[in-house]
Amino acid sequence: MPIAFVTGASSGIGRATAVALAQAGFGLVVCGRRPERLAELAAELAPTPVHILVFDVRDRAATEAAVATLPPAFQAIDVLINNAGGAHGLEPIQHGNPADWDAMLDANVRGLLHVTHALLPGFTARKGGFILNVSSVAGRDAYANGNVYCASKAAVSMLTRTMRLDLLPLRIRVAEINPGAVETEFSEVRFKGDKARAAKVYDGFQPLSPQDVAEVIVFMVTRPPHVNLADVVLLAGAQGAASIIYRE
Ligand code: 8X3
Repeated sequence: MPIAFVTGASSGIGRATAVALAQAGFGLVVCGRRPERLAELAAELAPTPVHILVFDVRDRAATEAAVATLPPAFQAIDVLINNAGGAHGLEPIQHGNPADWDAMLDANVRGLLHVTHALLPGFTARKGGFILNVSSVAGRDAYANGNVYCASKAAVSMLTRTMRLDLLPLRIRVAEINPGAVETEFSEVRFKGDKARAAKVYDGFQPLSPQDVAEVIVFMVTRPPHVNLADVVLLAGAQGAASIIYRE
């Protein structure tokens, strides 16, 4: 049974991707910071074999230590879904909060590197595997007040493209998906728990669901080895670009 390792699996796109991968026949390593949520997910996925790893991707030592505890049945990772991350704040740069900037760069960029670094020895030894990075349309389309979040996702996209080149001789495929508006805890986290402001983001149109994104991710990582669907932009039907949304 192929094994997929999903970060940020306690909610949103990560959780939906874990469910969809289980349905597609993968065993799973589900990672996150919230053990109760991960336990609930594992119970929902039964009888799929699931191993839970609780750690924060921002912490490199904790990431390496968590990966080192994987039991033998979950050590040969075939697919890594670098999904953990998020946005904090939506303010003009002159009013930005440097702690929010750190949080975004630490999780979205450094966190992705920490997890990738921890898993690469296994991929390298087995000469194969698939790394899928969850980036964002925010990495391509500048929008007002997006500043550091947009920059962090642009970094994810550039890392994806450069990693693909570096890992080519090892036959490790690397790809990215760039979702647009997906209704998850994303906006609630961005607006620090302000549910009303978060709900407004998805007002007047049908956003993508986490399942919509998960379906495409499963399609990408289950192509045969001679195929790499390397770069996908997945918008809501009512969305023309990151900040251009037709609302009724
Ligand atoms: C989330 C999409 O456009 O709200 O990554 O930044 S957007």
